[in-house]
Amino acid sequence: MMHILGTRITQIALIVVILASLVFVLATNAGGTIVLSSPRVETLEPHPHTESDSADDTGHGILFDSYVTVENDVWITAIDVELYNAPPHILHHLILSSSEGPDPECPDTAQIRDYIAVGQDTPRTFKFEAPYGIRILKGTELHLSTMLHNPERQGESGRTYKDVQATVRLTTASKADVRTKNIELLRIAVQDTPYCSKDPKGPGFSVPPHVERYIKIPNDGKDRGRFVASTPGTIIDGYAHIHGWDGGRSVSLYLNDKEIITWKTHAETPTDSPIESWRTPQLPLQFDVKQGDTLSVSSEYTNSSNEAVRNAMGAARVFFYPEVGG
Ligand SMILES: [Cu+2]
Repeated sequence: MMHILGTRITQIALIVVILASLVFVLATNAGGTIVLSSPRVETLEPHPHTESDSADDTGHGILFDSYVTVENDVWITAIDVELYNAPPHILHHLILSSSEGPDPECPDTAQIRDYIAVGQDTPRTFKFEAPYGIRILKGTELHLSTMLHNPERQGESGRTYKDVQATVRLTTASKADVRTKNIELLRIAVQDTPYCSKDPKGPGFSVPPHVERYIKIPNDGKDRGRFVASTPGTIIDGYAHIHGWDGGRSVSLYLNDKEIITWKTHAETPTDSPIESWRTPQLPLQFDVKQGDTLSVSSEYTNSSNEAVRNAMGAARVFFYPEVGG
């Protein structure tokens, strides 16, 4: 399935190219890797952009869905996401997941297992030390959702990129590299919407106008800004996603309301691009969790403009090893 958001005439040519390039969806499972790719976009034109654009707006970005079925039981030891032929910020987001059937807690929605979710600011390479790994069973259908986004910045005419493609490579453990502890990616994010709204690219939250320091905290009751551990376990690593370009500053993670870590975001200009990108660096993170412990997040934003920021995001993404039944 594929969505194309766009109305401009220049994008009509692009649509044709995308349809033709769908056959480039690549899936291999040889030599210890599983590779999924977005279709290759031969010509990625810039589109006009305003301060208040959101990912849901017409013309905002191009969303692809690619699928591959895993042929053997595997343990994933590393994940690498790459974007070819465009600067990092062009990859708006990429999410690898599988559907685990109906969600008993949220009627009419599927329970989604996430493997990795990267945004413009997040790390793109992940490595898991033995005995940890991500276990994927034979027959699992992996779903890669990729959004490319090529905005015209203020005061710039925008740039066109050629042959743009995003790839995620999963390294699988060899027989000698024994992994026994299956980790899962928890996405703990503050948002305005109720628990059962599960749009993976948001929705986030709004930041009111004219606020120097706005702290978004989880909503009351069951909320995605909070995770209650149903088994003891270990957080072995983590990272965060913040919209620095919209005034986002940081995300903090708490264990039973005690701050564990704060990730801060900053702008930088990569050597291969004249355009600023945002980075939220990964920091060492490892701690034990007891059954019943609560992990929660808060996110700090600033907004000096006259308009509210829509679709702000503040998310911690942590790798959790649950000692099931432990
Ligand atoms: Cu985001």
